[in-house]
Amino acid sequence: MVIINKMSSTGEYLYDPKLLSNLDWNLVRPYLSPFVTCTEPGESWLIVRPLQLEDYKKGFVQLLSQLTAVGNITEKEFESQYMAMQKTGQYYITVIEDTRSKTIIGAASLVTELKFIHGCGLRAKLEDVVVNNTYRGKQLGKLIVLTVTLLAKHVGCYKMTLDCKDNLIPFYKSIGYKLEPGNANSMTVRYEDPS
Ligand code: 16G
Repeated sequence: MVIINKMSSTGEYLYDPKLLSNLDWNLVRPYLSPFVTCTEPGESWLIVRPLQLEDYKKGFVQLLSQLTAVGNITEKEFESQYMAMQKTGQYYITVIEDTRSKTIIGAASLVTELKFIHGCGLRAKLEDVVVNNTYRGKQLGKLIVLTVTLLAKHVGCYKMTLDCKDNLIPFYKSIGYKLEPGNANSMTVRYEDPS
């Protein structure tokens, strides 16, 4: 009997790491100086890859707390949320690791959403972008955001959108995101916050 392992394509990663080898970096070349890519990130001790379960121990949650409230997430809770995300196949959480210290120093999430509109299209959202603020000047913010932006195109999304603080608008504009005229509002209603 053949047992099909649902995780065989992703293995120890949240999503298939091979996807990151097939992105068209020429599309974003003008935004990067010097030119870097997710496979050649500019320093031999940096790697860009999909999230792994081990990243709990490598400070992924602490890194997220530089972005917003995270709360006290146990390793068990992290694992169960990771498995739930992996099961949907819609989450492409991507990280930068400093392999010298085995620490996660950057992260960004591509979340995909199935639609009926746009010919049963797939829409992308950019979420939870954070880079450790002690690693300035290495274009790591651009690198991690452009990685998931190209990945969204590669997996077939028709657009990618984001919400951000006003002071980050120039950053996102500098890498190709636009405030579309008449269509640049983000609105919020908040509920009880478990953190
Ligand atoms: C920013 C993030 C969003 C994150 C939110 C957290 C990007 C592009 N945007 O808007 O993904 O979820 O901050 O803020 O990274 P909150 O805790 O107020 O929801």
